[in-house]
Amino acid sequence: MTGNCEIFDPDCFEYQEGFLGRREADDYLRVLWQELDWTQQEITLFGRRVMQPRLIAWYGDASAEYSYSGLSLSPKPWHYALLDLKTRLEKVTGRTFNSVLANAYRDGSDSMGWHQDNEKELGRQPLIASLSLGCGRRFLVRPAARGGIRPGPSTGMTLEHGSLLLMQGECQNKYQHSLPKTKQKIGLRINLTYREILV
Ligand SMILES: O=C(O)CCC(=O)C(=O)O
Repeated sequence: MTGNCEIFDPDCFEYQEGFLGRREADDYLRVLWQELDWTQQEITLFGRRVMQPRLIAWYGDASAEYSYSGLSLSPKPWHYALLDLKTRLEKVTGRTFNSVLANAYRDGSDSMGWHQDNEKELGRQPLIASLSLGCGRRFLVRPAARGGIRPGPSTGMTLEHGSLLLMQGECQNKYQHSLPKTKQKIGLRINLTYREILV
C-alpha cells in the first residue's frame, strides 16, 4: 500500500485517502450506524469512573477478548459488512485481523482522549488498520512521555470519509494519539480499528 502522511513519522503511520470510494463509504456508514450494537460504556480514567464520550461496538472471533481502561470487551460475532472490510484490509496489508473496535462520534462533542494502544494482548508492534467513515475529524499525534519527560508537541491531520490510516511498527510505543472535540457543527463519524488480538 502506498500513502502520504508526511506530517507523521512514516515508519509508524501510513495514510491513504479514498481507500473506499465515496458511494461505498456512504453505504458502509449507513449500514454500520443502523446495524451495529452500539453502546456507551463506563471506563476508569485517572481513578474515576466516567462515561466514554462516544459509542463503541466490539466485533470479532470468539476468542478475541480485549480490555482497556477497566473495560473488558467480549466480541460480538462478525457483522457481514465488517467481515467484507476485514477481507479487503487483509489483502492490502498482507496481515490478519481477528477483531475490530468500532467507535461512533455522534457530533463534535464526542471524542477520544490521548492514549497508546499498547495493551499486552496486541503484542509489541501491533498493526492497527483504522478506517474512517462520515464527517472528517482532526486526528492528533504526539511523542509519548518517556522517563519522566512529558509528552512532546502534537501534530494533526484530518481523517477523511473513506480513508485508511495504518498504525504500525513502534507506533504504539513511541506515540500517543487522540481525536479532540470540535466546536464545528458536524455530524456522525464512524471509525473502525481492525486489530489482531493475541490469544
Ligand atoms: O477515531 C479515531 O480515529 C481514533 C480511534 C482510536 O484511537 C482507537 O480506537 O484507539
